[in-house]
Amino acid sequence: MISRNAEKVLILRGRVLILACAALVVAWAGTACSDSHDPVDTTDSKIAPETTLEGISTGGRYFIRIAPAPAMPEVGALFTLTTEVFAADMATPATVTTAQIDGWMPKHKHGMEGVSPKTVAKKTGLLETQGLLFNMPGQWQFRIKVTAGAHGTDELTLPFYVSH
Ligand SMILES: [Cu+2]
Repeated sequence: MISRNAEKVLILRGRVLILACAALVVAWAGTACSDSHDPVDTTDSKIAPETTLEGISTGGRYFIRIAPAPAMPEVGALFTLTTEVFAADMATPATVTTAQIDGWMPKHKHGMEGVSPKTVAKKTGLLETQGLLFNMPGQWQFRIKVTAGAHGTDELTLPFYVSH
């Protein structure tokens, strides 16, 4: 009896995954289509390109997704970063108790100079960091370190290239 139930659950999960993939394909096809017919000029447009970066924290504790606003911050201009933190199941928002989010330029070994970014929790699993600034173009990293109570502290580094 137990194994049959387990099988049913697996089948259901499979269906959900297939549906999710189909939705992704549709979304992707839509983007490709609009791009080829109507290229978006991001220098003079209110439509920001979608820029999200995500990954599993180094210790495997959290799934983290970040999105800067504007999507492509300009050198010398303050910007905001939204950080979503999920449990390792990649679905359950984590109740973040402490967070440290900053930028780092690995080649030059310096961070974001002259600013003091502040991170606040907007809701469960959703953080907002204000006051970030890229001092110069080049290869940067977002360094994210979070603790969600007893789930522990873990970190993630995501590369972000800033063009001229
Ligand atoms: Cu530098």
